[in-house]
Amino acid sequence: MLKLCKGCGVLLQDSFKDEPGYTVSLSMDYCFNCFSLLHYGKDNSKREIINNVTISKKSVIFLVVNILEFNYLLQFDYKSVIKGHKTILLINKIDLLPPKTNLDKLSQNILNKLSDENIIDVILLSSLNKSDLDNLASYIISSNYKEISLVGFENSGKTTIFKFLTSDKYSLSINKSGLTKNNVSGYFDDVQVTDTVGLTKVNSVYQYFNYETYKTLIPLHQINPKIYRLKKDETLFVEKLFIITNFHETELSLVFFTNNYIIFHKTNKDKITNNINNELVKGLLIDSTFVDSKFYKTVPDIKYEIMLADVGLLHIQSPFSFTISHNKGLNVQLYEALFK
Ligand SMILES: Nc1nc2c(ncn2[C@@H]2O[C@H](COP(=O)(O)OP(=O)(O)O)[C@@H](O)[C@H]2O)c(=O)[nH]1
Ligand SMILES: [Mg+2]
Repeated sequence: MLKLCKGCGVLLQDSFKDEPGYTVSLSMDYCFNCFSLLHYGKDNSKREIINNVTISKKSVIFLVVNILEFNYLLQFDYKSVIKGHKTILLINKIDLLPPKTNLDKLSQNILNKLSDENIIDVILLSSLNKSDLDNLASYIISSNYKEISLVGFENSGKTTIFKFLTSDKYSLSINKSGLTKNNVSGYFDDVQVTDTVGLTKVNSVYQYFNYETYKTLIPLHQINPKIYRLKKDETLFVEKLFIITNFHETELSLVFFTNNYIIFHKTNKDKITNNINNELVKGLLIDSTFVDSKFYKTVPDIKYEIMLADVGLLHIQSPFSFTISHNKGLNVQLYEALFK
């Protein structure tokens, strides 16, 4: 009898310990990996790269995106994923934003940046907020859709929404990337809802660090922005991941939207080598010869947002010129800021 793991959707098997879906007994609901993730917070699975997902032809897509990753979505080839499907964009995790964020302005900025005729609506929500989920449920009912698919990057909140809609008790919604391995379907009223496999974010912290490490780096709760000012030749370490140095006479003002436990350390640029060696000992920087350095210089009067991989965002008011060094391959990008 074929049986799927209720946590990740992979086929259960009791023969090969090191292969996906292994369980001691086929009477179990979960594979060994989901079981240890659920009960001990430990993960041993391999990360697979997923660029596309199977979506039934008739399905309306609910494209779920973490608000902190919206700019990243735009540079990803999402258009080929939603092609031919009526799509509603769910901007999730808005509870991460500081309470003062102007959500109307934010929605407007999002709408201005979208250009795809398949996207018919944009909804901002937090899937940890019951009333946002209730509103989403009413929206789905009133739309008369028969089949919907939750699609989006790993860790964007698809399974959390799926579990709410279908009252599924088994699927795992954990801050673990690439957890859902096969599409899982259920019913909400008479609407068929499918939770799809998460699209892989390339060059993310999920790729470089194990679950125990990256779960301490990504934002989980409301962010308290942190402000740091750097004088000329001053350097700021963000955890052991990003090294920002101001080369300009003008003081640089940096506003970080990261999780509240991220460690910042300010020093002088002459001490960087020392620090890098120290950090190497602790093992988070991959290798000093694998450090990418990029110089940023921009036009005046624009507020910029720098995506520090999955660790969060950095807001900077230009003009400025500074460098960011980080592990080669971590995704660091400059965009115009989405919110203030
Ligand atoms: N702060 C916050 N966390 C969320 C929200 N939605 C989901 N999460 C968390 O994000 C992580 C990934 O959620 P999950 O539903 O498994 O994402 P999936 O990989 O897209 O299926 C879990 O730790 C969830 O609790 C949200 O709206 N706000
Ligand atoms: Mg999932």
